[in-house]
Amino acid sequence: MTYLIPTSLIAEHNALREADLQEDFAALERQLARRNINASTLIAAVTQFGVALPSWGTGTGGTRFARFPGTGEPRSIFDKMDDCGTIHQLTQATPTVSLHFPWDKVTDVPALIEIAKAKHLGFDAVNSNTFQDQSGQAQSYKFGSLSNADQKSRELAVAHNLECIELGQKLGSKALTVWVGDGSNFAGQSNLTKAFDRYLEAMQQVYAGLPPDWQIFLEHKMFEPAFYSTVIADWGSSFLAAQQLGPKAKCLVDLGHHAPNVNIEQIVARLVRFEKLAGFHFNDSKYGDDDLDAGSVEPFRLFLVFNELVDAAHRQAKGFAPAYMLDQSHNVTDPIESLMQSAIEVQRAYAQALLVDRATLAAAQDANDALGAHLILKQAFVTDVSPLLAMARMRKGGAIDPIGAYRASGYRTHKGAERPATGGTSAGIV
Ligand SMILES: [Mn+2]
Repeated sequence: MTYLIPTSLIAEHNALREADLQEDFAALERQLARRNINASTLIAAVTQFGVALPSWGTGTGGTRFARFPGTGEPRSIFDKMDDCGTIHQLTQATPTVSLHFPWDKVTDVPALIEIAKAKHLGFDAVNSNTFQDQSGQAQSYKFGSLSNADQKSRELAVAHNLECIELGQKLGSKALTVWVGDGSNFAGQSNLTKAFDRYLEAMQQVYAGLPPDWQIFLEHKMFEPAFYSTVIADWGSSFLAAQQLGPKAKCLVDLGHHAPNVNIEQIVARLVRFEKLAGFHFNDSKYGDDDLDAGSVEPFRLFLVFNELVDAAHRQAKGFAPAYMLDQSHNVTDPIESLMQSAIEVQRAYAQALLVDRATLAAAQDANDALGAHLILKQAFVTDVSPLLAMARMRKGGAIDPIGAYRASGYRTHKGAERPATGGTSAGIV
């Protein structure tokens, strides 16, 4: 029997906290009313907001040095769905799951759809994997996949991406996210022009296989596993490829995949302007692609990204419909706790961005009032919207304090008993 957190436990946990929440919320509501902001409208917007969970994020991550497995880790996509369901049950902020193939490939697709329905979860974009070889694979991706100099490797990578679309269609997904680790480790190892051409040619074949209502998301990353050159290293290469492929190809922004100190919010603004913003992989970083929890290091940057997104929605930017997903590696925390906290942080940045007085900001910008404009953003950023987020969660049946309720339930201990360790010690992400 699989342990699930009983609704009664959440209700009891909330009952002990509701009076305090009502008091804090009333104070926030009055403060916002003085700023001509309606708290109910904000709650409605926050309630509608959701961020997708990466199926692989429910397992403990790792670095290229080691992985320290946690207790009761999910062993299959069905276990992962249980964990994702629990995260959504408590936060009410993660209504979809993003699958990664072949990791999440199952023969019993109807069973997977059934479990998703039971947990009120849908399926977001599916992800292909051509950055590692599977056992018994005919051709290797050691020297690249879609851009490999060997045509047979390229063909295998194209076929895999087409299969991902097929699998995604069965689940109701509407997009394929493609990230390739292709690149080189030595100056001279790869012809930079030819490698990009080969990538484009292969991607055209994948693009041709997209159903009419599907999109393809191109995810760029500056470095790793290739450390000298990467084929889709930056948003410029991603944009050029997306432009070449066609309107169904867009650029996905993973917050950790840029050069240090890059102005990510400006990249977002550019992509929105040219209808090429696919969506996000949220996480945080300090040095590189650290895959730290969203909002844990630079919450102001996350807010500034959302400021651009809310601005785009506010002016009804053409073709603006970004997909939101978390993509992080949980090395020292319980992944469920990290994913809940990160979903809340993303939701927080969104709520804060909604507080920005757009008309006053535009007036300050037009009047070249640099500090005045900045203070409008700062006022929104420093507003503690926690009671608002908690109220939105509680009204939807979630927990006022998701991590507190999760810990009180003993969910992880239950899973430790249900899911005995397999003894696997493979390095890297799961
Ligand atoms: Mn990513």
